[in-house]
Amino acid sequence: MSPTPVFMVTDIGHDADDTTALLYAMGLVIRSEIRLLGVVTSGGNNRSRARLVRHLLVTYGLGEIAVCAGAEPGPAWGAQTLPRVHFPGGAARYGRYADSLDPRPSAQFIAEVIGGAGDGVEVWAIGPLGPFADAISGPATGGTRGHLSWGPKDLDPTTVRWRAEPSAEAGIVSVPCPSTDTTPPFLNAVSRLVFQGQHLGGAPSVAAFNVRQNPVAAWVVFRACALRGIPLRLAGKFAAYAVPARRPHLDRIARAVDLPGEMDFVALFRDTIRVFFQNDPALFLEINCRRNQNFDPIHLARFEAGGVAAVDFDALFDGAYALTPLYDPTTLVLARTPALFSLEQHGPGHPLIEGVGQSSSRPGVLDADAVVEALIDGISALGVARSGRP
Ligand SMILES: [Ca+2]
Repeated sequence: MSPTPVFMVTDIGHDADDTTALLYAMGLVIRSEIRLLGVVTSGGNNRSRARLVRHLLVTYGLGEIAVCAGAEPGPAWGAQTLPRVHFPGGAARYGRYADSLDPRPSAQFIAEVIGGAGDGVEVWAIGPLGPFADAISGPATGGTRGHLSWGPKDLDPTTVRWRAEPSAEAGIVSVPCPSTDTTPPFLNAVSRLVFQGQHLGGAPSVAAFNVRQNPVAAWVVFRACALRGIPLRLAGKFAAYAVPARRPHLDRIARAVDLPGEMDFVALFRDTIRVFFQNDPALFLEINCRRNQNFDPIHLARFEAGGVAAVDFDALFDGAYALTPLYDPTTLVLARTPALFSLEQHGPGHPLIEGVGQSSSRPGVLDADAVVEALIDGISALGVARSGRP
């Protein structure tokens, strides 16, 4: 079978999540399972994020894959900008990639790269959709930073309900609304959009991180897909919670990544997991301690007795069971191997939307171990690529 053409949208650079997912996708490229047409970054600070992507591609001999910094989201999109880009090993080593980013505006890059690929292109979006919406509809005008809510029926209207913050006054943001006549030709090449985000009742949830970061952009993209008959496949957080990696898995990933002295992959995971633990210790321990038989309950007991400060995080991380929030990697394994998941299509929602389960009791993951193994298996192609180089 010829490799599946894939275009990626990522907000790489704030934790181990996107990095792991991109490395998995690169492993699929090396195995000729996919053809990575290009990568665009989103979420804000997009040039920095693009340099991270370039670094990883060049490191594994995939420098021919074009990377474009997404247009920065304006306040009219209601978009949040992630404040910080984490450069593993220090920012200095990534400066040299500034000149090798694709010079085109991201809207043009997306339209030309996807449109030029023929057909059957899968878009794998593991970050906010701002640059992709921009390529479909052009920039929004008006509006203020705020909160957007919509449901399945809102895939059809011509305006978006918009509540501005902090005054909570009702208002309308003006978005060039995709219609059957105006959706751009490059969408003809897209066969599916796989998106990291929760769905509720068949509709994408505005509570999902990648939607919440840029809700208008998500609405534009989902509506355009609905108009063009492009199916959406969504993987939310509950699927990721059902696919935790234990410390030995992380060590195997780190060995497969094989970046000695350049990126301490276990440390990157440790930082990511520490942030999750500190942000929401109750949820973290709920997932790890209450649901998993393998977990040493001493951490939960200490937390209940003395709060976060009473928990020895390093022991927690190194213990028998450590949750890794593999949101983006789980999404890409779903894109590649849907048989490992239980996909639902909802009558009340849009018929083109399918996704994994929507609750912790029904996460839609049929075989969590197989998902982790598929991830490590894909990444392991990277080590082969490096060791085979002169
Ligand atoms: Ca992401």
